[in-house]
Amino acid sequence: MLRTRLCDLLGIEHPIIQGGMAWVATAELAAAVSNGGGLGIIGGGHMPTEVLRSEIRKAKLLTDKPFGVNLMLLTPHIDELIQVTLEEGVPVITTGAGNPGSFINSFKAQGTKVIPVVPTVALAQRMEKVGADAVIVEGTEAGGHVGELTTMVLVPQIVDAVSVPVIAAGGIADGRGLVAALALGASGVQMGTRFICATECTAHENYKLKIIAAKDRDTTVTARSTGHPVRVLKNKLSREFEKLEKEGAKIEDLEELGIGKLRAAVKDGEVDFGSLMAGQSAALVKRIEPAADIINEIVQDAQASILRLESIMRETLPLT
Ligand code: TUI
Repeated sequence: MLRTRLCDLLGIEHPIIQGGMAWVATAELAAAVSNGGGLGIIGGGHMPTEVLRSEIRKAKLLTDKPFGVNLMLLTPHIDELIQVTLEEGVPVITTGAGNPGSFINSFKAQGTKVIPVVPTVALAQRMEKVGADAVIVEGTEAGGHVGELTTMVLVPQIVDAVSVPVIAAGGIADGRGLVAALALGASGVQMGTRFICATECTAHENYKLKIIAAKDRDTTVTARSTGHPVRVLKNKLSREFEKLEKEGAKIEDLEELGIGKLRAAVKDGEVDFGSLMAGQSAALVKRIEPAADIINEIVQDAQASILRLESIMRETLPLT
């Protein structure tokens, strides 16, 4: 067992939450992660409002454990997605790509835990002040929309700056990563890329196989010049972005090139001209397996990793 105060806050068995990935994180994946003892999250992304409502209802049928919804704040109809999430009532929301300050209280008033992603120390402190129950500290190793700083440097700074539980994300895909995050002072981890390769994840198999084939240098960050940098697996689309950015393309043209490309990758398995959002940890993902097995393996590996550290301690102590 690896219980932390995050487990008590969320009513979960293991301190592992699943990233709220747009298109990828459907009710099926979220319920499988929650049933496996972690916290599953439905990726609200750009979902039409009524689709989000039906995904929340589906998750409630598939699990009686706590689960969450991720609200991606760059979505044009975000106010409607907030409304539907409030109406349906979910145990947890996470937020990404913006500041959820204006609606934290509406969720807290109905007992929903609110956990924003924070890419800086200042935003973490602001979020704690306005009532966030925990924060997700996502380093630039993560997939999708990323900040500048690495998990390794950002997590301990935010652990020092706030008193709510900190969840580390970005670059974590196995038990060693979980132990490293705990060593940095985090109370748990969020993983996206590893859970794309869960059996229950409805993403196209081509996408999963590209993640499994990925090696250390196979991700890149595109669209930096738009102000919304996105980490993806390198492919023909990422090279097209790179070429256009080098030529000084207009932001509108780059944004235009991105439209519909995540859907194409996730739903149609378009691996050449789709947006294969994935973190640097793709190189650590080895197989497709059920979400519960992913969680159990990570917890067991984390325990083995802690035992290894303990044995280093025992060998080292007599010398000090
Ligand atoms: O949101 C994510 N990852 C995402 S969102 C996404 S969909 C998308 N597609 C195209 C362009 C942009 C997004 C794919 N992956 N992760 C959480 C995250 N949040 N990373 C960074 C942030 C963040 C950035 C700024 C959170 C807060 C923030 O605040 C700025 C402010 O308003 O103070």
